[in-house]
Amino acid sequence: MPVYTVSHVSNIRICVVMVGLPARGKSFISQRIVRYLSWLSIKAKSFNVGNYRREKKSHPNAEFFDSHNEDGLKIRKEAAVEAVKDMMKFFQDELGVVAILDATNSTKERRDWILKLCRENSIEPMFLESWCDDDSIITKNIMDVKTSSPDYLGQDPELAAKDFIKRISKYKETYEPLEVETNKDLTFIKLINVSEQVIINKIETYLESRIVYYVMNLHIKPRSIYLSRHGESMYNLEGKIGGDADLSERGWKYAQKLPELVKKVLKSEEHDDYDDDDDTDIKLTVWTSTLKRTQQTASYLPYDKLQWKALDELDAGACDGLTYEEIELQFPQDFKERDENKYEYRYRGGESYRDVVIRLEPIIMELELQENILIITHQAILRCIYAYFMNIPQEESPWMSIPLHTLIKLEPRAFKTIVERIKADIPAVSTYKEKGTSQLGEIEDINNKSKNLITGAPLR
Ligand SMILES: *[C@@H]1O[C@H](CO)[C@@H](O)[C@H](O)[C@H]1NC(C)=O
Ligand SMILES: CC(=O)N[C@H]1CO[C@H](CO)[C@@H](O)[C@@H]1O
Repeated sequence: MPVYTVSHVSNIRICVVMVGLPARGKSFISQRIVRYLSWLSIKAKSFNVGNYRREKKSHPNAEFFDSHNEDGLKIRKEAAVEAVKDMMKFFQDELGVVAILDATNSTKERRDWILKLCRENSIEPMFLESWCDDDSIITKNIMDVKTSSPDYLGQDPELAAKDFIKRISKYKETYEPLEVETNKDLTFIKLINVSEQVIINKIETYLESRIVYYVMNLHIKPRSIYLSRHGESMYNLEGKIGGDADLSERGWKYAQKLPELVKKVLKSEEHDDYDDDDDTDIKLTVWTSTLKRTQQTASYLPYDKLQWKALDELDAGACDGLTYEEIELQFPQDFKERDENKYEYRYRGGESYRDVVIRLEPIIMELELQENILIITHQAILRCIYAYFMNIPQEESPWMSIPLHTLIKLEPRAFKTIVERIKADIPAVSTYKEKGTSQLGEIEDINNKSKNLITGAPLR
């Protein structure tokens, strides 16, 4: 059984209370945790007190955040109360499992208030402080805020930065960091300089420890993740799924062209980030599955390579080696069930998408920790990895189109991931199957060149 079924955690409700001065990446961390837990099908949501406050006061200057500003204090307190109210609704009405209270909560008094509320409602409070005195990180965050925060919309960026720095100093006046000595009984994690040093106190449940482990792996260095399916395989040509076939002739062409494509995108990267040092070679590691078609696809790439069993294609069990037409004939009930709930459907003796997500978790952790990685793997696996980075709901991810002979570049930024698709311009069959048919091909293919349909194939 998967470790993360909802029933497994349904009796646990956790409120992650963010603590820290402005520009310490609290919202970034909150959103990442929500994305990660949602990907594992754990119901999670972040409640940003700043958003509630903005509804009452949209462009406050630093004075608003002064601890002697009565009006400011009143509005900020109201905003916190409303956020907490919605959070309670999320637990009660939406059966939420993890809520994140994304606020400054910089004083002990405020933390005690939340603590009491949680205890009264049998919610486990877990404090997560982001503490940082690395000026380069803080400056970078300030730049992000002044250009992206709705608080400073339409304002001169220099003035915005100045005001924001002043706002931080207002908070500093009353800020009381979490200390082990005085908070022995609290469940908390304290991240120092992002994750250079991590202090962990009284982590009690399995789910809490997953969250701790996840945030420990986060880093904010710029990097890209490259994804590619293997080149077209002999099974692809025959429309069969699964197996361990060799590449087709066109698949080998893609393998030969891949080094050039990769070099090109790495080059453009160098120009973005390292233009003061043209000799910098971006380090890249290639990950493949243990199946022949991914290794053959990687065979011309001049980088370090690593094989992962966890990157092997979704196991089609009894249907391995069949075409979709054959599956529809031999297992009509299964064929229908899979179309109805592709994420949950588990092949007889094989796997479901949910099973794949669970075996991919260590890959995701390792990816968070690493810098530039190229992953050459299979359609279902790429869909799951892509869904994680792009925050795609699980019921949609199995229906995403990830064509053959295309290199995908993902560039995780603070609040979104930027995608680029680079086509190799080498023809390949379509392995995309629409709901309710055993035919292969994407809608545009079906309309334009229906010939392609005859030779489509394995995706799952
Ligand atoms: C955080 O990083 C800064 C800059 O590198 C360093 O001076 C400081 O000592 C670090 N703080 C801790 C507690 O490690
Ligand atoms: C953003 C936020 O809610 N900050 C609050 C933290 O706690 C202190 C004390 O209760 C409040 O004054 C802040 O407004």
